[in-house]
Formats: sequence, structure tokens, C-alpha cells
Amino acid sequence: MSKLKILFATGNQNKVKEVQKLVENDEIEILSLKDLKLDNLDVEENGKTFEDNAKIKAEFFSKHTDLPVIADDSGLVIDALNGEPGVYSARYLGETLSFKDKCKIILEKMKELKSIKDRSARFVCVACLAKNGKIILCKEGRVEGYISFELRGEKGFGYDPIFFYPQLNMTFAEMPLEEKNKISHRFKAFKSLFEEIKKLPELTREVSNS
Ligand code: ITT
Repeated sequence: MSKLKILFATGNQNKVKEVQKLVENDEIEILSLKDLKLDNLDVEENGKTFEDNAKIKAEFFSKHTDLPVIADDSGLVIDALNGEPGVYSARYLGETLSFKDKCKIILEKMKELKSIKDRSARFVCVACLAKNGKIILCKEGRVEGYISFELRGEKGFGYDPIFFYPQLNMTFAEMPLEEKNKISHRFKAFKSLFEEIKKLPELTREVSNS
């Protein structure tokens, strides 16, 4: 049986890598915007919530292909910063600043918070599925942790070097992808999205017919 092809509509190649790894031995095949030559398209993420923005992206790109489309919106929510950077995670402190510098500025803002319990944070991911311009379903995943006292690790992307995961005593940037992919917000959201997708006859029928 051939695999169910799904477009993952993201301009972030790190996200593509993570989600392709998730379905490595699965009946689902993740294609990127580049694979479908749709990487010249962009849509404004002007929603107020992760779910709004995930829907905007999935809906928009699903008007440009007949394949089912998934998109995610995700970010880091820091309690001590009133939920910042939150839905603005990608644009926080300006799009030209590197994520390393954004991480350093966050650490500076939090330098007076000496106790780990005052540094609580979570990564949130909402992943949505759309087909032919219509949203079919969305799933959310979260992972709880703390903002570290210094940047640690070179793996991952974005805010990974300052997101400390106490159960493994390391930041996400110190964690091999296989480990991050067992616990992350993206893993949780996509795992439950893929479970639901496999139950949808109008999508899976196309797999057995192809
Ligand atoms: P697309 O919108 O094209 O998918 P993006 O990178 O702009 O790509 P988002 O709008 O969802 O993605 O922004 C989320 C930002 O939050 C992202 O740029 C990272 O900085 C951060 N982020 C999300 N998930 C992360 C993770 O697993 N590790 C580190 N940072 C993450």
C-alpha cells in the first residue's frame, strides 16, 4: 500500500525535519512546500492565538494543492513575561535578530529571577489539517519546563537553548532529536493529529486506491 501524502505547509525546515522523523516508519509521507514548488507563497499570520494562525496557514496552502495540508503554529510561553513571546515567537524582538540574540535578551530580562520556580515556561503547538480550503481538525500539544540561566546546547532551533526540561536535566538544544520527538509540544500535537487522520475515510481511501 502506498503512503498517504500530506503537505506540511511551513517555511521552517527544522519543523519539516522533526515531523518527517516522526512518521519515518509510518503510512504517512510528509512533503514540504519546496517539494511541491509552493515555497514562493506566503500568508500573513495575523491571528490572536496559535489556533487562529495554524488555521490561517493550513487553509491558505490547501487552496493551492489537492493534497491534504497540515500547518502548525507554535511558540514559547513564559509566565514571568506575561506569556511572551507566545504567538509572536517568530517575530519577537524583530525578525532580523538571530534566535541566539533573542534568547540572550530573554535571559537578561529574567536575570533577577533566581529561583527556578519563577522561571516556568511551556512550548505550545497547535497543528491543523485542511483540505481544499477547509479546516478539518486541529490538535494542541504542550510541554512544560523552565527558562534556563544560560544558553545551553547547539541542537534544535529557535528557543531550544533556553528551554530546560527538568525530567531529562537538559535543554531542548542539548537533546538529540529522537528524544525531543518523544516529548515535545510538536510531537504531542502531531501524534494526535495523525491518529485522527488515519481514521478519516475520505483521506485514507485515496491511499488504498493509489
Ligand atoms: P512557519 O510559520 O512557516 O511554520 P515559523 O518558524 O515562522 O514557520 P511559527 O510561526 O509557528 O513558525 O513560529 C514559531 C516560532 O516559535 C519559531 O520560529 C521558533 O522560534 C519558536 N518555536 C516553535 N517551536 C519551537 C521548538 O520546537 N523549538 C524552539 N523554538 C520553537
